[in-house]
Amino acid sequence: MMDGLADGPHRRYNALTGEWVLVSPHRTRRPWQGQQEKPAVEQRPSYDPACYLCPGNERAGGMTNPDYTEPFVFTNDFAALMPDQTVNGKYQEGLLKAEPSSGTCRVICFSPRHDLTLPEMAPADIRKVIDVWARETADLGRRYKWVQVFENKGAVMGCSNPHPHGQVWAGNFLPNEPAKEDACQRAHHHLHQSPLLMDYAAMELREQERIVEVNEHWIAVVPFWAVWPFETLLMPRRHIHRMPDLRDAERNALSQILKSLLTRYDNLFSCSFPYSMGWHGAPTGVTREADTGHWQLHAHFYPPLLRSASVKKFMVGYEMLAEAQRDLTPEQAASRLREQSSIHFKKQKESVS
Ligand code: H2U
Ligand code: ZN
Repeated sequence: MMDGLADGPHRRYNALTGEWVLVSPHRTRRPWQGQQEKPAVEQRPSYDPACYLCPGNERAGGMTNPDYTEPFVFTNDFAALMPDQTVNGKYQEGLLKAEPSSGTCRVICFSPRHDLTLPEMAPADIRKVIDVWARETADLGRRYKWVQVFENKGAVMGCSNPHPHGQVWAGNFLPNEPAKEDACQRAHHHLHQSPLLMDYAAMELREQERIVEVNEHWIAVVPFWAVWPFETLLMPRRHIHRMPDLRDAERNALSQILKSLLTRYDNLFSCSFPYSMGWHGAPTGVTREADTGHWQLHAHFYPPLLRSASVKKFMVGYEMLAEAQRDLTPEQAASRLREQSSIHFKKQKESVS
């Protein structure tokens, strides 16, 4: 890597979005007097009669969940997108512009067990979640231009319920984030005749410094341009457009790397590590097929924690008004994550006592 990037202020370019991030490594030496205490590990029952996601329980809309034993998907009772367009046509009045949007939102319960999270689930059960992600992408992708699979984990990320669950929102438009990635990947592909993220992964495999974990089919890195302290980017090692294209062995390998990556996250501050994560693949919908060669499937993990289970990074001030900034370098963050055990801290305690 270029000299000096570990020491002094510099900006890094996000090749995937075209945005810059300010990195200030010298600031990690400043004194810190905030709290650093170890959090109490929350104990939850495997079934909670008051949880609207547990099997057999009633939800807000008056619907009752079945006694599910596998991942369970239902249409969000408070969906942000609706299948029927109620707004007619495009609207433009000088600077004021609006357009109708239609879509649907679903909730995916990862497990009937109220007390588990993805890193605590068996790889075979994580695999079932992967299959649901792929199936939902294929199903909704037939009708909608963009299918966003994601998970909000932890109260700091606005997650309303600790029962392990994710969501999928599908809409008839290309949202801001994938639109930036589409433009950058397209431009790179046009120039180099190869997918941007394939070239990027090859470079990370050569440099090694930012790799958190690799297996036969996947690579997880703290990207060169990471904004969140312990942000990671997870990519397949084969050129794959979308989740439904993943083969059996690739799905199994994904369940393994998800389990160990998320275990490292939990171990970092001995807590259930909060984050927003989600999958990006080629846009979908009927007209898209010929125009997706530049896309490589990947997942982003954006965790807010910085220094302990209770000290998070705030995206405020300069970040809101100018551009994203970080102190810890992505290389330092990757090394911290690599140092973590891939055995969950809750299991480590069990084996000691
Ligand atoms: P969070 O990941 O943001 O906690 O999402 C939970 C979702 O569950 C949220 O989008 C939905 C909310 O609208 N929900 C239902 O669909 N039915 C309910 O009975 C409660 C919550
Ligand atoms: Zn529950």
